[in-house]
Amino acid sequence: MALLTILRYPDPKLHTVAKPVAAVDARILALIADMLETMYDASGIGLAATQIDVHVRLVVIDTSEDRDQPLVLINPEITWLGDERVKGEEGCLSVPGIYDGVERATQVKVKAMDADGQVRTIEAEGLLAVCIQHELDHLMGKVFVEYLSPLKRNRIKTKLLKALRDDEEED
Ligand code: GNR
Ligand code: NI
Repeated sequence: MALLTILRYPDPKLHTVAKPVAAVDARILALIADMLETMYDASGIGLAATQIDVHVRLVVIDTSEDRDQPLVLINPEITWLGDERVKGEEGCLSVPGIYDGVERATQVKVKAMDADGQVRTIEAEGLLAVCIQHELDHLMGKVFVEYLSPLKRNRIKTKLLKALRDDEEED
């Protein structure tokens, strides 16, 4: 097992569109284990393969209080979005320290394969529904700050580029 490096906005690699996972082989299973370890280590509720610079349709999620209910979504597709929208505060492991409101559907259905190769449809609401939409956006190369105004987005970009420079000076 290994901790993986999470790409940071505005890294252009975050805008790569992921391709389907061709086969759930040993390499993918090892990647899933490393992504779960990385997500738990970073205290995130989700992690998309895009964020660790692997551009396949793979997501891990755990929105449980006790951090003991990992959910693995391979080749996920949203099959249904409810009509109701709610604006909630979002953050992202690729946009550290930034939180802002994003409007999302309150209910979704997602069809995906799990780590055992079983295709299932999951009905989600609340935080899980938000997290699924956030992670599937990553697979399409979309980061939540793209829902904010250009002014806010540019401020975030400048702030994170400065933070990155400061981090580099430390080494
Ligand atoms: O850890 C995370 N928290 C979070 C909070 C509100 C809405 C979405 C998220 S996802 C985020 C982890 C992450 O960046 N996943 O891509
Ligand atoms: Ni994210």
